[in-house]
Amino acid sequence: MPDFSDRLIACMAQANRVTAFTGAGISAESGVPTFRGTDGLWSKFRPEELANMDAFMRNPQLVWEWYAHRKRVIADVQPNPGHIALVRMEEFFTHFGVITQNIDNLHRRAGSRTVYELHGNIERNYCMECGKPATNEEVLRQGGVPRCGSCGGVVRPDVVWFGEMLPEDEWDHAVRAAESSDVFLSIGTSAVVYPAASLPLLAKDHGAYLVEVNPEPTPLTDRADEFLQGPAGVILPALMHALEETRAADGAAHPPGD
Ligand code: BV8
Ligand code: ZN
Repeated sequence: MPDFSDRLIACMAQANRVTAFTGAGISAESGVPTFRGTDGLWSKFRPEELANMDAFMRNPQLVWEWYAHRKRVIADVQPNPGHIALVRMEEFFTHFGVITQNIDNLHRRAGSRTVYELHGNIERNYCMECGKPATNEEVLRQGGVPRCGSCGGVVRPDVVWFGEMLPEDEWDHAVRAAESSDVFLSIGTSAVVYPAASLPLLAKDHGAYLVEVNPEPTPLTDRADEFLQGPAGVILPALMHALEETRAADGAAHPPGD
């Protein structure tokens, strides 16, 4: 059981607004390959090479094979204790939200309600001509480069590719959450993809206590107030347990009406 500093527990116990910022690392223990991790035959491609419009224009078949592969992998996995711990945090704190770079929809499948998806969602697709949505069931049944059922246009996954703008609503919510956080948790991200990677320091510059959860140091580690080194699926449930214990002890020490 990891142990936590008194400062971290005290800071979180009295926090009003807490935000969790997640990357591929929180889904690693569910079996979703990270971007910098190995993913079989797809490891020979850098994500930036496939997740962009030029690549799609050049070879839509290849890019769709990659997304079809990821859709199948993600459909076969389950949220892990790291995702679940963030659902419990949403019940524990007055104001709590998840800002995610992940397109795997595992936070919502775990039960998180306030989720800001910065880079889209692999369970959604749309026609590039008329914008008509297409389900995963439809696009995987078609195979190849799926076509729109109403106009015949090319369908693409509803994710943000490199060189593309982030969805404005989600980004605005994420910036507001970062700027108003008492505690900002940066979980399972290498913090190299922008503008998402600017959020942890934005939160710190606005007074948040910045906590990083990762088995490996990242470019962010030197700026974090706390570095909790280890897998999210172990650290986050333990942290929730410590917070619930503290609240129970406080409750016992100061019964209501005390
Ligand atoms: C844009 C969706 C405006 C698609 C993704 C400023 C400086 C430099 C470059 C730029 C800049 N501004 C913009 C750029 C360009 C670019 C960029 O940042 N490039 C990088 C590579 C340098 N950004 C963009 O293009 C963005 N758009 O800027 O638009 C614009 C428009 C026009 C012209 C100019 C500007 C769009 C970026 C979004 C791209 N889409 N995903 C898809 O998924 O297919 S990004 C994708 O990669 C993910 O969403 C995520 O963001 C990133 C991967 O990072 P992580 O999630 O952190 O994963 P990674 O594998 O790297 O790390 C995993 C970590 O987990 C590791 O640290 C590991 O140690 C840890 N870990 C492992 N196991 C565990 C664990 N942690 C905890 N527990 C465990 N068990
Ligand atoms: Zn269409």
